[in-house]
Amino acid sequence: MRGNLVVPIYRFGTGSKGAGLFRSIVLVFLTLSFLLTPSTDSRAAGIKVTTTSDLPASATNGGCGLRQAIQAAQTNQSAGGCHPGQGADKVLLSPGNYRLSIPGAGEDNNATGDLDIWSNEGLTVAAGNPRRATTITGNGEDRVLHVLRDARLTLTGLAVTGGRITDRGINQFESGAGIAVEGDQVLVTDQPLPEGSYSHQGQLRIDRVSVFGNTSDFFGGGIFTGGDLTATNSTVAGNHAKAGGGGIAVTAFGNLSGTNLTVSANSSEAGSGGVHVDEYPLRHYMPPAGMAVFTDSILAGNKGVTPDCFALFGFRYPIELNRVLLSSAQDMAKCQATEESSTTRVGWTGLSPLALKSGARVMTPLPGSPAVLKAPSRSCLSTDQLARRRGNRCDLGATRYQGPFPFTTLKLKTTRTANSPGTTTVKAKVTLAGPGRAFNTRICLTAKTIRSFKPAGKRCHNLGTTKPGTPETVTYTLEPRPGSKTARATLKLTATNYRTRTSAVRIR
Ligand SMILES: [Ca+2]
Ligand SMILES: [Ca+2]
Repeated sequence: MRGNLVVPIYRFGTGSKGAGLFRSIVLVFLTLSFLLTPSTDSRAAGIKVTTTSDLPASATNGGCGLRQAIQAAQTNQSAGGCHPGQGADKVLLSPGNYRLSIPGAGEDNNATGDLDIWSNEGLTVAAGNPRRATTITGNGEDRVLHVLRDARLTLTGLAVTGGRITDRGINQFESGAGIAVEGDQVLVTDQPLPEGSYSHQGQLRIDRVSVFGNTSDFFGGGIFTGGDLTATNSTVAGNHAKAGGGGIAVTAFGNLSGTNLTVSANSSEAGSGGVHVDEYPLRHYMPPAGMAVFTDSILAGNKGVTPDCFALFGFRYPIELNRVLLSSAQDMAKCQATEESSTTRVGWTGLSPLALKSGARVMTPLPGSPAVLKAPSRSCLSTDQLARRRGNRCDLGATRYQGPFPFTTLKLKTTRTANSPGTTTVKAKVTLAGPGRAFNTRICLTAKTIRSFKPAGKRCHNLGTTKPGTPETVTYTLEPRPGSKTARATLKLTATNYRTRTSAVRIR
């Protein structure tokens, strides 16, 4: 790793409840500022992209490409076959793979490499039919989307993949391979801007978006933000960053507010696989800076020097976790989360591998998932990343668990064998059918009409964690009470996260 990558750590006292309150106020302010931003979608003309080809703005044939549509929206002039934009525009994408193919990294005018957003009028890029895959794919030599200072971008119902940030030499290292948002932190030097040039935060909002399979040689495999990022019902998975923040990097003046966000299966060689938060502590004022707040989210199953989170401590704790799954391997001292944080530590994330489902790249909860029902019903977003209603059952992460609940795939099967001296052997076989994991699995025997059982005195057997493909068997030898004509035993199978099963067995 490069020498000038090292960021100094300064400590300015310890965090306090007051700091947590300040953080909460800032979060509310950020959320409100998004909600109060007037929506002009209804009066602005939608710009329909008609081809998946990546056409330069100057091209006159071939229809309306995504790059041209963004250009038309931002310049309010026609570009290629796209109508001119007006005010806050909405660019609509039909299902398909929009692969960026015009070479030229490190360019910020939307002409080559990444798609550059500079307009502060507010641009939305949305999938017209999110139930079918709509993907923007990078060209493998630059990031995919670049939100510059002051710009405002909203993405809905699509996926961002194939971004690549390569090391191009001294002072040319950038961050954010999938999406980068600039603010009062600029990308190229990784330094704050000079005094007096603040409050030009780029703003990105993502809803029902997947950012996957992007790779950065520096920070932020999936997303880098030095501006304001609001993420709901979205998945950041399978991204990689050498320096840190395999999933997401939030640095200096950047803010992340994530609700029902899944950040999993991301990785990093030198830093955090999940999220990296880097306050810039040498400022003598208090901007709402370098902060990540996760609510009802999954930040687990990432790989790195610190698996899920790493933060540099500045004026206050830089990470707040409100009902968040974290890997049990995560060192909480490295995460620097506020005292008010609430987490569930897991060794198993309970998520399926990243897969295309109903048009979206998601990691869906498996039976037994520790994310299920971990949030109070009042905090549910009404639908999930797959646009399914959550109802009053609130799971953590981007997608809700679909299937029977309590989980039903833990099965109990009993077989009996009558033995010659008047005893009966009962075998109880416990199987987990299909994917999932059952915790604290336990078999207990209840029987009033038996005289004795073996192993003696051991009515209950703790089986620990039950996994698919590894059935376990518990054997009891039962002796009926003399004179009892209808001796019966009942076996009860319980697990903390599965439906209880009972099986009655005649033993005479
Ligand atoms: Ca750029
Ligand atoms: Ca570019």
